[in-house]
Amino acid sequence: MANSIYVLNGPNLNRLGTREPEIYGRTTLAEVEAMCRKAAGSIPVEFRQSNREYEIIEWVHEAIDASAGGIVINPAAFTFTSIAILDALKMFPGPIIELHISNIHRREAIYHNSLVSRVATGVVAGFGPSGYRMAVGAMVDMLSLDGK
Ligand code: CA2
Repeated sequence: MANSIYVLNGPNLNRLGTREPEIYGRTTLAEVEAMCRKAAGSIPVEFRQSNREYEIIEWVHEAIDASAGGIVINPAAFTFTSIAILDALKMFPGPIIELHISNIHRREAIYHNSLVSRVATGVVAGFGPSGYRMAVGAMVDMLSLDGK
């Protein structure tokens, strides 16, 4: 749908709020979804999570075919490994916000080299689950200001 926002989440994020609260907080993914919908206001949100790479690629294609306004993506571990997700995102014509709950740059070296950052319009990292609110809010601003 034109001007909808796709919020895509990668592997293990379905477990949010259950483990490692010192890194990822205590907010569940269902609560994150509610937060995103509230931040988007009247803009429809397609909120998805998958542990499978191909499903995330399919959803990026879906966003392209649906002429979605923007994509907010937390690719989780695929951030650092998936050239396939990178290639799919390259085809998306609108803004892309890469999001991480933790600050990946102060973590171990394996979390430092994001492939997705190469195509991201902007990156939100280190603000905990509230980062989703910030990312969707920034996306709303970008879509609202588009063409003005
Ligand atoms: O900080 C983030 O949002 C990450 O994308 C999360 C990924 C990690 O691979 C990235 O480097 C940074 C890991 C997601 C793991 O999800 C969990 C959920 C609940 C409990 C433990 C892990």
